[in-house]
Order: sequence, then C-alpha cells, then structure tokens
Amino acid sequence: MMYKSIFARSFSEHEQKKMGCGAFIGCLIIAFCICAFFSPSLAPLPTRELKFATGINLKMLRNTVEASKPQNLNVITMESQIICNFTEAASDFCEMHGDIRIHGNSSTIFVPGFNLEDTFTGQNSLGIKPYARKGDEGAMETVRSFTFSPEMPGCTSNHSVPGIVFSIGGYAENNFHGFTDVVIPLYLTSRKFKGQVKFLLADKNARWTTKFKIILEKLSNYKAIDIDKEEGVHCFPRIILGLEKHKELNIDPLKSPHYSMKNFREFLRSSYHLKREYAITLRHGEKKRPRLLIISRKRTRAFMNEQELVKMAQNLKFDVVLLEAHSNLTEFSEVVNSCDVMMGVHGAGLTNLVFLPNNAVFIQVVPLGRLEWLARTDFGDPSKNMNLRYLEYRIEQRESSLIQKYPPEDIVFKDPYLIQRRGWSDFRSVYLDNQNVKLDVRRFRATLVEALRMLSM
Ligand SMILES: *[C@@H]1O[C@H](CO)[C@@H](O)[C@H](O)[C@H]1NC(C)=O
Ligand SMILES: *[C@@H]1O[C@H](CO)[C@@H](O)[C@H](O)[C@H]1NC(C)=O
Ligand SMILES: *[C@@H]1O[C@H](CO)[C@@H](O)[C@H](O)[C@H]1NC(C)=O
Ligand SMILES: CC(=O)N[C@H]1CO[C@H](CO)[C@@H](O)[C@@H]1O
Repeated sequence: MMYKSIFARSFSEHEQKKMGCGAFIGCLIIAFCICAFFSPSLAPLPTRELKFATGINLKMLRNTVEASKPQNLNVITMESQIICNFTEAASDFCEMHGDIRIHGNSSTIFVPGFNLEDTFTGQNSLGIKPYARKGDEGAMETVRSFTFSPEMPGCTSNHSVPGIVFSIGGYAENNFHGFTDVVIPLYLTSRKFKGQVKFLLADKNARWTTKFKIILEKLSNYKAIDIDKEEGVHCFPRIILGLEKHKELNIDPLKSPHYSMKNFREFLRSSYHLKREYAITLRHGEKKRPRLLIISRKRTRAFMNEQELVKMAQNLKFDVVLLEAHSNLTEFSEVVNSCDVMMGVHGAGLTNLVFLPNNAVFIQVVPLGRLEWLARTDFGDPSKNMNLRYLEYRIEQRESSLIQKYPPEDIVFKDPYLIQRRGWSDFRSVYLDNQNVKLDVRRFRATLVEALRMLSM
C-alpha cells in the first residue's frame, strides 16, 4: 500500500508498525453495513506533509513546518505545493495549490516540479484512491486511482475556483455507505467553500448523482464534472484529491474544520426543506399522538409479523407509518422528519435517521449473530451525536427465523464468533442475508413504552 511506503521513507520502525497494524487490522469487508475497526494506537501520529517548489525535489517532512533549503532555485516559475495527509484511518487526501492541472481520462494530476521517484520510491504506478474507506479492499478495488506528474500539458479549460476530486465507486450505492463514505466526508471537505468549488466525480454513477442531486447542488454552485470521461486538461488554482472522514456516520467537532453532526443535520434540514426541528414533547393530559416509523424490509432481515407490530403500536396510541426505505430522498426525508420514533432491523435503511427531528427516539432491532458492535458503530453511537435518543432491542433466539433452519444447539446460536472467523461471506450469509425477525410483540412493547417515556421528558 502506498502510505506504507511513504512512511517507510521517514518514520521509525515503531511508527511503521503502528501504522501498518492500524491499517490492516480488522477491516471487515461488508458489502452492506460495514464498519472498519482500527487499532486505537493509530490515532495520534505526528503531522506529515509533502512540500515542494519547482526545481526542488519533493521531500517528506516530519512534523511539518521547516522545509529543506532549496538546492536549485533558478528554474522556479510559479510555486506549487502538494500536501498529503495519510494519517487518517479512513481516507488519504491531498491538497495542491498553484498551477494544478488534471487530465481525467488518464487520471493524472499535474503538479509542476513533482518528482515522483524521489518521493514514492518503487511505488510510482500506485496512486491515490479518493474514496473514504481506505483499508477495505472490497470497496477500494472499484475506485479509480489518481497519479501525479510534473509534466505541464496545455489547458483546455481554465477554472478560477478550487476543484475537489472524489469517487462514487466503492460501496457508495448502498444508502449507509452513500452517507458515511461520501456525503458526510464531502460536506466536511467542501462546505467551507460556500459553493465556490467544483466537484470532479470519478467512477460516476448516474443513480448516485440523481439520488444526491440536492446535496451536490447545495455544496457546489457549479455543475459536477464527470472527470473520467474528460479528454481535455482542466486547470485549477487548487485541487483537493479525496475526502476527509472522521468516524462512521459521524463528525468529530474537535477536528478541523470543526463542524458537527448538528451542523450537518441543519444542512440537511434546510436542503430538503424539512419542517420539524424537534420531535413532539408528550405532556400529561394532552391528546397528541406521536408518529412511529417502522422501516420495513422485504428481502432480508424482514419483520415477519409486521401487522401484529403495527397493531400493538397503535394500541399504545402511536400513529404508525410502515414503509420501506427508498432512494427518493426528497420524499423519504419528509416522512422520516414527520415522525417522532423510528425503528427497524439493523441495515442501511436506518441511515435515514439523519432526517429525524431533534429529541426523536431511534430504536435499532439487533438480530442474532453478535452484531451489537456493528449496530453500535454504524448507528447507535452516531445517533448520540445527532441529538436523538437511542434504544437497542436485541432479539432472542426464539424471535429469529434461524430457529427454523438450525437445531437449537447449533453453533449458529452458540458461537457466532466461530462463524465470523470462517470469513465474512459465511457470516453475512447466515446472519445478514438469511435471517428474518419475528418480534415477540409483548416483549418489544416495553421498548415502545420506554420511547413514550423519553418523549415525555
Ligand atoms: C489530517 O487530517 C485530519 C482530519 O482532518 C486532521 O485532524 C490532521 O490534523 C491532519 N493532519 C495534517 C498533517 O494535516
Ligand atoms: C488558460 O489560461 C492560460 C494562462 O492564462 C492561457 O494561456 C490559456 O490560453 C487558457 N486556456 C483556455 C482554454 O482558456
Ligand atoms: C421524488 O419525489 C418527489 C415528491 O413526490 C417528486 O416530485 C420527485 O420528482 C421525485 N424525484 C425523483 C428523482 O424521482
Ligand atoms: C472519452 C473517453 O473515455 N476516452 C478514452 C479514455 O481512455 C480510454 C483508455 O484508457 C479510452 O479507451 C477512451 O476512449
């Protein structure tokens, strides 16, 4: 991997080990609802950057600041600079200033004075993949890789605003990944330009751009460029390659650019014209009925007794909306925002919680398979930064459709970790792709009662 070799140039064995370990450990590849574990030792590595001016060999600098003294300044025409950040767990990104040119069709970015061999020894053919799930080979194999060159081909179009290059390949079509790998990172990376930025889309996918049209239009005042097809050379004063990402479905407000999920949710609410900022507060003696959205699933992890669940909730005086998540976000965000409680079995449809009003209750039903860590990383923990209340309902063996397939003493029930160790595809097949849920509505009722209690606080 590229960053490994870059680190090899200027960091100690110890740090390399930390990095290598962090990057390779535990990336469970999940086509569906994923989360990558990274070793906690990964976190605080010192700052690194690459800097150079024309005629100066590119140098890796440790702890930034001091540049090495230029050796031959006679050929400098215009100063250009490239700074790459390889320290983040989820994504690599580079920022280039000066006279920066890009040829989309060959995925090449031209930076004057760039000396590849001097920097990326033996890795010349490797480039940077601008998709925020860098340790996950399953995602990254479908992502276009960009390389750098010191050549300066003539410009076919000149742009006066910065360009951001990012990929919508990988798992971006999945709703969870669409948000966590692309939309939130794009917000983090581009919001500061207040629309004065152009998006250069790699691995363009028309379904994705249709689905997220409103987001793209709110973040950029310009039409996005399908960069893979561009035969001409586009010239920019600044290009950012790749997107910043903090955690799954989350923004760390302590990190630059100091946005928060609260800001992101306000951005969504204004972009989709969502009416409700807050969920209802139930007061004693009032007759308001809270709205409950049940995210229905048909293919896998379906509720087998939806109607029974609906009746029970209605008896608790909920107005119930039973719907399958779909990709018309204008329509679906409005439904979600109109509800006070949203519930569903762990899966990409739950990503719609980003549209819930503040103080709403989010209930995640966790199927069998020791999926608690996944449930918590993908949705449980993120929901806490969204000003939502979180409830988790772990089903029991008798509530799983797996009891129809396996004897009660089977390892499927006794030792899901053993199945996990056999590999992701086995694990996914058993617990995610072939499990449905028959809620014990009497047992589940207590969770809805708790949701009502939370709404009355
Ligand atoms: C790399 O990016 C992260 C996340 O944006 C940031 O916290 C860190 O300071 C950056 N490092 C450098 C060297 O800029
Ligand atoms: C772009 O700008 C350069 C430098 O100002 C100029 O030489 C070139 O003709 C311009 N190209 C186009 C297509 O406008
Ligand atoms: C989404 O639904 C809205 C409202 O029903 C409709 O006006 C719009 O055309 C739909 N958008 C797409 C892309 O289908
Ligand atoms: C428009 C377009 O895609 N042009 C070319 C891009 O490059 C490939 C080869 O790398 C050509 O096959 C395409 O014709």
